[in-house]
Amino acid sequence: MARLNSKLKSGFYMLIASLLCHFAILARASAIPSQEGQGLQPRHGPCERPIVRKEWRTLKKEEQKEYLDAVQCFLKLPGLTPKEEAPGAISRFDDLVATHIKQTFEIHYVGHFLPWHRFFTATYEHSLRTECSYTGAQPYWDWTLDVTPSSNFPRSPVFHPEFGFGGNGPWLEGNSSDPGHVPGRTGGGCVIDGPFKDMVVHLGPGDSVEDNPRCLTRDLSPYFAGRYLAMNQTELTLSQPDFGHFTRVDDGGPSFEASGLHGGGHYGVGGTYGQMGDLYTSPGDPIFHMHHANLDRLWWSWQMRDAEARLTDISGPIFMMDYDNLQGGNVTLDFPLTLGVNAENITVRETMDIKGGYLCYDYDKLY
Ligand SMILES: [Cu+2]
Repeated sequence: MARLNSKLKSGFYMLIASLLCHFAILARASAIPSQEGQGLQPRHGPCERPIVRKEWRTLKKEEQKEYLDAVQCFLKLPGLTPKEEAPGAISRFDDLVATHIKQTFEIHYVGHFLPWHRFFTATYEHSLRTECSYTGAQPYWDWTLDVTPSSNFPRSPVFHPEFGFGGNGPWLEGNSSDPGHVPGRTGGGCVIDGPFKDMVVHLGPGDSVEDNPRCLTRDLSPYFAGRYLAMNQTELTLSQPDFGHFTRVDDGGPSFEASGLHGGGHYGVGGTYGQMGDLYTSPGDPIFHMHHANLDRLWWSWQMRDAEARLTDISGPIFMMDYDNLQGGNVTLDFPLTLGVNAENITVRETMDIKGGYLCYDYDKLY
């Protein structure tokens, strides 16, 4: 946004903020069969042994445990972000949240939204493997399995209190005239069960990078999830003819009614008062990467329906919502992506193929 004049920038800020802001230590069981593979690697090596991402409910109980334990480990490792950049980046987990907060206006509603988030989740997966001895791949959450009927949503295996991420927060009355009021919200308080019930969220709310210790909140909206995460919305997204249309249908617009699958997961879980509904700080809920892995699988599914054309198809604005290119041009394969202290810088090109050499993972199943 550097080249946007400040008036326009604050206009964007107000618009988005008002619409979306509400948006063991390795005590691992010993004999877990390891899934050897490459994941993320130095640039341009051949991807010979991709790790394979699987749907959460298809994992064995010990695999689910291993993943959740690795996240707990990552939450305890000391952060690498310089204190003057983000005083609230206490853990390695927070490092990634801080990176997302700082780039919020540069990585959403832009052409590189999906490439950046592919890079982001692959880096998280890689860190769990290299820093927390996790031996599997990042699991994904196929929400289409949980929203027909939408009343099933809170019973998704992803919200399981032992073999999942825990469930909803208790009902918080709130204010229904709040512009961030998500239709159908049912919670809003601190998550009270599961492995993250005592988790300390440090960063946020919104764009704050100060240390603001508090609980993890969720505010599930089964209605919203049913409306925006069902198979019909998924098919509509997959039927788009080119990347520009595909990513716009997936991203949706900056209002609840205009949500796509991306907003469906964020507001279906985060509602008004949950972590996942905060455009800046949503990676503070570990479910974030389950949702984004599935959005990534969606993109890969779309790419694989016409690999020849779609492995290099990229477009969309450099600047947020600049769909008419009034502030700048469109993103190309050479567009740079950064995750700060979390990874080396790459370009969009390196994210286009999940088995392309830099990335080295696969999915067990495609849409
Ligand atoms: Cu994001």
